[in-house]
Amino acid sequence: MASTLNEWRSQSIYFLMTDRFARTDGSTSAPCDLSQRAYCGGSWQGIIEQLDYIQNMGFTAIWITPITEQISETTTEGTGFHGYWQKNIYNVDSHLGTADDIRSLSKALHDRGMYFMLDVVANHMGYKGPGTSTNFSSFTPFNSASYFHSYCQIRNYNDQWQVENCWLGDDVVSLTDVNTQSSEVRSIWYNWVKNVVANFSVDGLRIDTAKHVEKDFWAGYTQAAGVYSVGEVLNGDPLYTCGFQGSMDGVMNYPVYYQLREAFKSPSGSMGNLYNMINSVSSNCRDPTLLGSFIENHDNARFPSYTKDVSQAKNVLAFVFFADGIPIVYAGQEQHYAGGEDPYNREAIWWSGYSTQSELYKFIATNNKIRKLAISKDPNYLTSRNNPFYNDANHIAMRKGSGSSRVLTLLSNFGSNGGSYTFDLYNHGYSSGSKLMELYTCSSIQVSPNGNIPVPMSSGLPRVLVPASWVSGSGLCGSSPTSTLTTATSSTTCASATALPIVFEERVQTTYGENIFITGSILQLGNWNTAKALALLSGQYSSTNPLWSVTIDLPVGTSFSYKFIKKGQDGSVIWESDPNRSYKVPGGCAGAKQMVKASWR
Ligand SMILES: [Ca+2]
Repeated sequence: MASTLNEWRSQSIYFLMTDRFARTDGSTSAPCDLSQRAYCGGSWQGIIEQLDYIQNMGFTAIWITPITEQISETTTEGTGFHGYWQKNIYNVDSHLGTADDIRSLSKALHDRGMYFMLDVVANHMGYKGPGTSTNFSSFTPFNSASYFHSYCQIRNYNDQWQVENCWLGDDVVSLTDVNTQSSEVRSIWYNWVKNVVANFSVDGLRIDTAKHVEKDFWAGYTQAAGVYSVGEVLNGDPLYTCGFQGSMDGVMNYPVYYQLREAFKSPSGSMGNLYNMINSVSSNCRDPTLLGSFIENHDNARFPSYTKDVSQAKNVLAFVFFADGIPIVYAGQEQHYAGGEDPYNREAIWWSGYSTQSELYKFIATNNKIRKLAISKDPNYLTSRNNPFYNDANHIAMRKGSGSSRVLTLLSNFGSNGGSYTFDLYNHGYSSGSKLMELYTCSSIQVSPNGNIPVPMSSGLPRVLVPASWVSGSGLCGSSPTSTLTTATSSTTCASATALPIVFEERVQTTYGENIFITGSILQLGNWNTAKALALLSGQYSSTNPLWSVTIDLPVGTSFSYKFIKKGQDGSVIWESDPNRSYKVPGGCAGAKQMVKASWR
């Protein structure tokens, strides 16, 4: 199956751990003691039997854990059931089935029009015992020390040399670090990945421990694979993480993940940090629409381990689907599983009985329908940048799409105890009189003469709005689904802006005589010359809300870095701490104010 980048953009991925998803015998009661980290009996054949469960939730692709043969031993840290302790890269893990089973799975997916994403590990092998006592002859094909980096443990994760050349793991299981700079090793890995993609008709790769291998290795590796690749770069700094996009097509959006989790785990989470991080990723990553968008996976505690509130779970899911990137849902999310850190986030999915009636199963199915609708109605939906345009202490509003066909997402972190109220949404890009539909509640809403959208909120639940005209034939809100969704026209209800008013708001305590300025990398902000910085105004300043703000018109597409500075009466300058902030002026309707909210750091 061909898989261009644009085809991958439109996918929706269900990620599962093969050993924990479904057993060949179809059991829904087989035990699985998570603390033991043992094999629990899931198999590739088992997945085939449950593809209806996945596809009926609206997913178009699955990502499965690695297929290679693992260390055979049981250790005090368990077994290689997860697939990240490989021993022989040319064999498949017989606990999970046979190579033919994988081909059958791939074919079953393709027969349904679904994509097959495979998890691959090139950074390391696995060995039971300390790195200093490794028996290299146990590995195939890397059967001598010369294929590996000399042993050292990563002690400083800020030292990229150590991150790439030292070893992960510990004295129970060491993760023998492959010498990926060696041309012989590169040739072996590049041939391997090319053959695996061909043998199993793989459509895409999830690249494990990507930050632990030098980028130019990945450039050759992904080229040899010839399919979409998304790397695990486990780091919340967009400057670092986005740097891997280019040697691979995308990375998991960890920078947004951390802020999303923090924003919604309680009503006191920071929406401002999430708002800023969306913009920061958008300006630092070469293409945020190719990132993996997620809130759960097998390496991080599940979201419900922070809060069991279902409204909060729905908000973060809505975010995953309607922000930039390819949505990825981790098996068990649809059953509101609440496991904490590894190994407790690796529950057996069969315990749920594969219920299709659970609240989040149905909610995820709705989200997949809405996203497919947006893709079918707006040819630019997938490549347009998600634009957060409002936040306050408990809300964030985002819009994604082009012209008159924006999908508006309004989220709140009040949780289920949140009250019922009407939220007036401004600066959304729709003109007065436009008819919209809120798709979770199926409420018709018209943009008022004042320009606001009165959105009915309740119980901390998310809201998603699209043009009302889209709904007919979508299968949403009581309409019957049709297979011939019409494509969008290019008509717009607003004039596209060439420049937009950007409102910078900075919350910062100042003493009498101190003033706040903004300076940055463009002429309008003084090109970093503090004497030419732009002054903010303190008209809205109060002791409880120390707000400084300024509005400046900037051309659409302008990309720049900036900082706020504090100037004292004596002319002294205090800079905010690093790193620089960054912003790119989005497209939008003429006159639509863009809010950039920040706090002094
Ligand atoms: Ca390495």
